[in-house]
Amino acid sequence: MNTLFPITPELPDGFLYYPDFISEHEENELLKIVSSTDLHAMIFQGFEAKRKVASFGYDWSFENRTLSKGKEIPEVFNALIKKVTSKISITPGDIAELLITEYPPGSVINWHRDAPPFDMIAGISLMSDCIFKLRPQEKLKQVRSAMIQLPVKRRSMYVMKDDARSLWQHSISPVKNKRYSITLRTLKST
Ligand SMILES: O=C(O)CCC(=O)C(=O)O
Repeated sequence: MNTLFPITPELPDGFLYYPDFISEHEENELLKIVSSTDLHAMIFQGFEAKRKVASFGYDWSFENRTLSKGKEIPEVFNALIKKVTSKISITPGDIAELLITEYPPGSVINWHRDAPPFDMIAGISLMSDCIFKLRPQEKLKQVRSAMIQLPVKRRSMYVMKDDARSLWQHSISPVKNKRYSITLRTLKST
Protein backbone atom coordinates (compact mmCIF):
# COMPACT_ATOMS: atom_id res chain seq x y z
CA MET A 1 0.00 0.00 0.00
CA ASN A 2 1.32 3.47 -0.91
CA THR A 3 1.12 5.88 1.98
CA LEU A 4 1.85 9.56 2.10
CA PHE A 5 4.15 9.19 5.09
CA PRO A 6 6.62 6.37 5.84
CA ILE A 7 5.21 3.96 8.38
CA THR A 8 7.24 4.02 11.57
CA PRO A 9 6.90 0.66 13.28
CA GLU A 10 5.78 0.65 16.89
CA LEU A 11 8.97 0.01 18.84
CA PRO A 12 9.24 -2.01 22.06
CA ASP A 13 9.33 -0.09 25.34
CA GLY A 14 12.89 0.92 26.03
CA PHE A 15 13.95 1.16 22.37
CA LEU A 16 14.88 4.72 21.44
CA TYR A 17 16.02 5.88 18.02
CA TYR A 18 17.78 9.17 17.24
CA PRO A 19 18.40 9.80 13.52
CA ASP A 20 21.28 12.20 12.72
CA PHE A 21 22.65 11.84 16.21
CA ILE A 22 26.15 12.71 15.00
CA SER A 23 27.18 15.16 12.27
CA GLU A 24 29.05 14.23 9.07
CA HIS A 25 32.17 15.76 10.57
CA GLU A 26 31.85 13.64 13.73
CA GLU A 27 31.25 10.54 11.60
CA ASN A 28 34.40 11.21 9.57
CA GLU A 29 36.47 11.71 12.72
CA LEU A 30 35.14 8.47 14.21
CA LEU A 31 35.81 6.60 10.96
CA LYS A 32 39.44 7.77 11.07
CA ILE A 33 39.78 6.39 14.60
CA VAL A 34 38.01 3.16 13.74
CA SER A 35 40.10 2.53 10.63
CA SER A 36 43.29 2.86 12.65
CA THR A 37 42.06 0.39 15.29
CA ASP A 38 43.06 -3.30 15.18
CA LEU A 39 39.96 -5.40 14.68
CA HIS A 40 39.83 -9.17 15.00
CA ALA A 41 37.45 -11.91 13.86
CA MET A 42 34.45 -12.39 16.07
CA ILE A 43 33.57 -15.85 17.39
CA PHE A 44 29.85 -15.85 18.08
CA GLN A 45 27.83 -18.86 19.19
CA GLY A 46 30.73 -21.14 18.23
CA PHE A 47 31.28 -19.82 14.70
CA GLU A 48 33.69 -17.30 13.26
CA ALA A 49 31.44 -14.50 12.07
CA LYS A 50 32.29 -12.38 9.03
CA ARG A 51 32.26 -9.27 11.14
CA LYS A 52 35.28 -7.99 13.04
CA VAL A 53 35.43 -6.35 16.44
CA ALA A 54 37.58 -4.50 18.95
CA SER A 55 36.44 -4.32 22.54
CA PHE A 56 37.55 -1.87 25.23
CA GLY A 57 36.64 -1.81 28.88
CA TYR A 58 34.74 -4.87 30.07
CA ASP A 59 34.55 -7.65 27.53
CA TRP A 60 32.07 -10.54 27.53
CA SER A 61 33.35 -13.78 26.04
CA PHE A 62 30.53 -15.64 24.27
CA GLU A 63 32.83 -18.70 24.26
CA ASN A 64 33.59 -18.90 27.99
CA ARG A 65 30.59 -16.86 29.17
CA THR A 66 32.84 -14.72 31.32
CA LEU A 67 33.32 -11.01 31.80
CA SER A 68 36.86 -9.68 31.92
CA LYS A 69 38.45 -6.27 32.12
CA GLY A 70 40.36 -5.53 28.94
CA LYS A 71 42.12 -2.47 27.54
CA GLU A 72 41.01 0.95 28.76
CA ILE A 73 38.55 2.76 26.53
CA PRO A 74 40.79 5.11 24.48
CA GLU A 75 40.44 8.80 25.33
CA VAL A 76 39.70 9.64 21.69
CA PHE A 77 36.19 8.35 22.37
CA ASN A 78 35.59 10.75 25.27
CA ALA A 79 33.65 13.28 23.17
CA LEU A 80 31.35 10.56 21.81
CA ILE A 81 30.82 9.07 25.26
CA LYS A 82 29.97 12.50 26.64
CA LYS A 83 27.48 13.15 23.85
CA VAL A 84 25.77 9.77 24.28
CA THR A 85 25.63 9.82 28.06
CA SER A 86 24.26 13.34 28.26
CA LYS A 87 21.52 12.41 25.75
CA ILE A 88 20.39 9.45 27.85
CA SER A 89 21.00 11.01 31.26
CA ILE A 90 23.76 8.77 32.54
CA THR A 91 27.38 9.67 33.28
CA PRO A 92 30.51 8.87 31.22
CA GLY A 93 31.71 6.72 34.13
CA ASP A 94 28.68 4.44 33.63
CA ILE A 95 30.05 3.23 30.30
CA ALA A 96 31.70 -0.12 30.95
CA GLU A 97 32.36 -1.28 27.39
CA LEU A 98 32.97 0.28 24.01
CA LEU A 99 32.79 -2.18 21.13
CA ILE A 100 33.70 -1.37 17.54
CA THR A 101 32.20 -3.70 14.96
CA GLU A 102 32.98 -3.82 11.25
CA TYR A 103 30.37 -5.43 9.00
CA PRO A 104 31.77 -6.24 5.55
CA PRO A 105 29.13 -6.32 2.77
CA GLY A 106 26.87 -9.35 3.24
CA SER A 107 27.61 -9.78 6.94
CA VAL A 108 24.98 -9.99 9.63
CA ILE A 109 24.47 -10.28 13.32
CA ASN A 110 22.08 -13.11 14.11
CA TRP A 111 19.21 -13.10 16.58
CA HIS A 112 20.39 -12.60 20.13
CA ARG A 113 19.82 -10.73 23.33
CA ASP A 114 22.73 -8.70 24.57
CA ALA A 115 25.31 -10.33 26.86
CA PRO A 116 23.93 -10.95 30.36
CA PRO A 117 26.17 -8.63 32.46
CA PHE A 118 25.30 -5.54 30.45
CA ASP A 119 22.35 -3.28 31.04
CA MET A 120 21.81 -0.40 28.64
CA ILE A 121 23.16 -0.49 25.08
CA ALA A 122 23.64 2.51 22.79
CA GLY A 123 24.62 1.86 19.16
CA ILE A 124 25.97 4.48 16.78
CA SER A 125 26.01 3.57 13.07
CA LEU A 126 28.80 4.71 10.76
CA MET A 127 29.34 4.60 7.00
CA SER A 128 26.10 2.90 5.95
CA ASP A 129 22.53 2.14 6.94
CA CYS A 130 21.20 -1.23 8.02
CA ILE A 131 17.94 -3.00 8.72
CA PHE A 132 17.65 -3.61 12.45
CA LYS A 133 15.17 -6.33 13.41
CA LEU A 134 13.50 -7.02 16.73
CA ARG A 135 11.44 -10.01 17.83
CA PRO A 136 10.19 -11.21 21.24
CA GLN A 137 12.59 -13.35 23.24
CA GLU A 138 9.80 -15.77 24.19
CA LYS A 139 9.65 -18.52 21.54
CA LEU A 140 5.84 -18.75 21.53
CA LYS A 141 5.60 -15.05 20.73
CA GLN A 142 8.01 -15.22 17.79
CA VAL A 143 5.28 -15.07 15.18
CA ARG A 144 5.88 -13.27 11.90
CA SER A 145 3.57 -10.40 12.77
CA ALA A 146 5.53 -9.68 15.96
CA MET A 147 8.77 -9.00 14.09
CA ILE A 148 9.75 -5.35 13.76
CA GLN A 149 12.08 -4.05 11.05
CA LEU A 150 13.57 -0.63 11.55
CA PRO A 151 15.81 1.06 8.98
CA VAL A 152 18.74 2.32 11.07
CA LYS A 153 20.55 5.15 9.31
CA ARG A 154 24.25 5.94 9.35
CA ARG A 155 25.00 8.67 11.95
CA SER A 156 21.99 7.58 14.01
CA MET A 157 21.95 6.21 17.54
CA TYR A 158 19.61 3.60 18.97
CA VAL A 159 19.32 2.78 22.65
CA MET A 160 18.04 -0.48 24.14
CA LYS A 161 17.03 -0.68 27.76
CA ASP A 162 14.19 -2.13 29.87
CA ASP A 163 11.84 -4.38 27.79
CA ALA A 164 13.75 -3.83 24.53
CA ARG A 165 16.85 -5.13 26.30
CA SER A 166 15.38 -7.97 28.33
CA LEU A 167 12.24 -9.20 26.53
CA TRP A 168 13.31 -8.75 22.91
CA GLN A 169 16.03 -10.15 20.66
CA HIS A 170 17.64 -8.20 17.88
CA SER A 171 19.48 -8.97 14.65
CA ILE A 172 20.82 -7.13 11.61
CA SER A 173 20.06 -8.25 8.04
CA PRO A 174 23.00 -8.68 5.63
CA VAL A 175 24.42 -5.22 5.00
CA LYS A 176 24.75 -4.02 1.39
CA ASN A 177 27.80 -1.84 2.06
CA LYS A 178 30.47 -1.88 4.71
CA ARG A 179 29.07 -0.63 8.02
CA TYR A 180 30.70 0.14 11.34
CA SER A 181 28.96 0.40 14.67
CA ILE A 182 30.19 1.66 17.99
CA THR A 183 28.23 0.19 20.86
CA LEU A 184 28.47 1.51 24.38
CA ARG A 185 27.26 -0.59 27.28
CA THR A 186 26.62 -0.05 30.97
CA LEU A 187 26.90 -2.86 33.50
CA LYS A 188 23.91 -4.17 35.46
CA SER A 189 24.13 -3.12 39.08
CA THR A 190 24.77 -6.14 41.29
O1 LIG B 1 25.99 -3.32 15.10
C1 LIG B 1 25.03 -3.08 15.81
O2 LIG B 1 24.46 -1.99 15.80
C2 LIG B 1 24.48 -4.18 16.73
C3 LIG B 1 25.52 -4.76 17.61
C4 LIG B 1 25.00 -5.88 18.48
O3 LIG B 1 23.87 -6.27 18.41
C5 LIG B 1 25.91 -6.52 19.43
O4 LIG B 1 27.11 -6.18 19.47
O5 LIG B 1 25.45 -7.39 20.18
